[in-house]
Amino acid sequence: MAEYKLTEEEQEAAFQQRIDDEQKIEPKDWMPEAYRKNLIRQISQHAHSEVIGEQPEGNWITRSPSLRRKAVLLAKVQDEAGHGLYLYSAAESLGISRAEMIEALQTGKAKYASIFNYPSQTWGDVGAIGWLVDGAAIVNQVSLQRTSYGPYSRAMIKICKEESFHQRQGYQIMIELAKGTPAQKQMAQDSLNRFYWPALMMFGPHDSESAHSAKSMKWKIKRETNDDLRQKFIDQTVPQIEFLGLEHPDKAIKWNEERGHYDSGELNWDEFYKVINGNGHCNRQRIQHHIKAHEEGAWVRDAQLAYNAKQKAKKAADAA
Ligand code: FAQ
Repeated sequence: MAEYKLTEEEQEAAFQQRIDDEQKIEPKDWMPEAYRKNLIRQISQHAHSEVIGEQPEGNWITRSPSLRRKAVLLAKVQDEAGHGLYLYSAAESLGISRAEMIEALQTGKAKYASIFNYPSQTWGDVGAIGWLVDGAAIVNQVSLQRTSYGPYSRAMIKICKEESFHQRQGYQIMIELAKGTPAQKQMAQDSLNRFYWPALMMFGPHDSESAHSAKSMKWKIKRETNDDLRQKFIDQTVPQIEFLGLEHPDKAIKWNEERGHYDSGELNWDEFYKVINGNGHCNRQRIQHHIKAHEEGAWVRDAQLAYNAKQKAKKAADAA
């Protein structure tokens, strides 16, 4: 008897049923081409964000105020590199090579989180990045632990554990500055003022403007919308700012009893689009730095390939 082959529509329906049943999709499973493409886009951009995100904090490793702070910051920045590696590997399982992803980043075809195009000007900024940037990243990534693609979901579980240490190291820097001298407290306030709004932009455009959300929600690549995640972050940050005794940068922030959430001021969307389209403070510098580091690391990749070839030849000779 001839084997019955599912039509494209039947395959899509069976795929959607698996998603609706909360089953994870694994690399060798059938998936619609648009699901694969959308995942490659999101995961690779997430990986690029982790790697480019090393630069603003890396800027402060040599200038950390104590040996202990230097060791902590070094560990954190190394973690970000590791996050990039898990995520590149998850994207590779969808059939794209690391070299293709790096090329897309370096030629501006692929984006990375807008926040990393802002400069880190003071030690307070290192505190604000850990507290607010990692804090926003966690809100998003906790939700992504339930994403439908298995390798991405598993990477998120490990990454979230490390991010919570990052968030706490940043908040601890802020506590020390906020409880310090008037000049230190002012430094903490300035960093909060500079990083608060760009951190809110990490959640992406409003849902009504979000090109990918509808499909990504249907396929459970994203589990919560940009605006819902942003609201969570806004709500959780208010008591943290109060605890530090700092002023909230959003003068419109107000508890709304009926909604059970804080109402807040509007973001500067012109600034957001300027930054994601390559014209923020540091876009060019970030990419130039990445290209330089990548070129300087070419010998390591060459050495690895030569070693692999040698091992393969040795194995073949031993087997002969
Ligand atoms: N920056 O239709 P949507 C971290 C782009 S990890 C730049 O809403 P989507 C750890 C978007 O890509 C931080 N571009 O898109 C760390 C799309 O462009 P495309 C990274 C943005 O994908 C901490 C277009 O706008 N986290 O921080 C941004 O459904 C400290 C339309 O937008 C993730 O990547 C933005 N803020 O939702 C490391 C989490 N927002 O591709 C070091 C995973 C939007 O059409 C130090 N990603 N765009 O050219 C996601 O959850 C989603 O991709 C969103 C965007 C929510 C970012």
